[in-house]
Amino acid sequence: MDKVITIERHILEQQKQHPEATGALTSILYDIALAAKVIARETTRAALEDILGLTGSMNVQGEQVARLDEYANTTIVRLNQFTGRLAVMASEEMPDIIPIPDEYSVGRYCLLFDPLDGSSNIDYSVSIGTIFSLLRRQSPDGTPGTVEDCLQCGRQIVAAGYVLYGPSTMFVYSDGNGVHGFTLDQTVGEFLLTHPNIVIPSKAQFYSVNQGYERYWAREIQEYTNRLQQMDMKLRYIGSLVADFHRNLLGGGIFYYPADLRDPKKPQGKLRLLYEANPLAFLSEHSGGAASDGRRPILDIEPTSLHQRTPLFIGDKKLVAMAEDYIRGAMP
Ligand code: FDP
Repeated sequence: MDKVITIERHILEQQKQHPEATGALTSILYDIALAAKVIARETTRAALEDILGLTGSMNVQGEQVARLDEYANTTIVRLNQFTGRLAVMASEEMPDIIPIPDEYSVGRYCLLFDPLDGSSNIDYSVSIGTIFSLLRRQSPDGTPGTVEDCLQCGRQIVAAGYVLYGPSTMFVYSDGNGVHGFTLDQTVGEFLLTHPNIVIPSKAQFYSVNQGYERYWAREIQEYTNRLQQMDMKLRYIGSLVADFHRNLLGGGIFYYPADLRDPKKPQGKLRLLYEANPLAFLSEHSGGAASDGRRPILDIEPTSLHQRTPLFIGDKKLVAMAEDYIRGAMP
């Protein structure tokens, strides 16, 4: 039983390594883990609600049943807005920042999140996820958090993680001191440490990209992909960023979503810098991998708007560098 480490115990142990810590970050991570459990419960029920025709319609109390992504968004906001630990939140689901309501006190951290990533997979019972990152506010303590607090460069992230709602629910996070994975034990309702100190394997076996869009890519990306095929890598693409990233993190590989010409409104590809690319880039770097937009590290990008998109190459360090070489025109 001594070997059983709950997420709470683990986060507390990590905190001991920072004597100056107030405990706020520890508590926020635990609050997110709690939200994850609530969302996990709802994702497993979602299919049943579908056959009962509930989602998006009225439930027995005559209330509108929220779609799962709205539900996840509301759950995270409600479980975090009253704690006095956050200055502001921002969500992929909301156009603007989410202020802390006047009746609650404001704290020092900013929580940025994608409540349910891969949501187009929900209807097919395919793995989906939640992604988050935490930043320290830049605006004065005690005042409402601002957009600028959220628009900080990824290098300022103090902790980030994701929750994978798959065959098992997993919580993976880093506070800059290793990347650690926990699996939800449904019977006791606790996340237990199953993957301490995750390091991306040095041999990459997977490449993950939506190859259906190949004709919309620049020639360099097509050539890069050909090269990966010549290296006999396995193509795996779930279409849920968290699930694809998680598999490559544990098994070795690269995920990429390049810029393409498919949608003129999205010349930078599809993925959001603040809610998807930055947190996963933080995890990738802390597990021995890398993350780039093809020209520079994702974490070095200075954000200019809440919902800005970025091309993303993430995972195996050598393969990320190779993608940059192709884009720079440095490959034959
Ligand atoms: P989704 O639209 O289902 O929410 O950014 C969202 C995302 O999924 C990622 O999770 C996923 O990797 C990507 O989009 C899939 O996009 P494509 O369908 O264009 O491949």
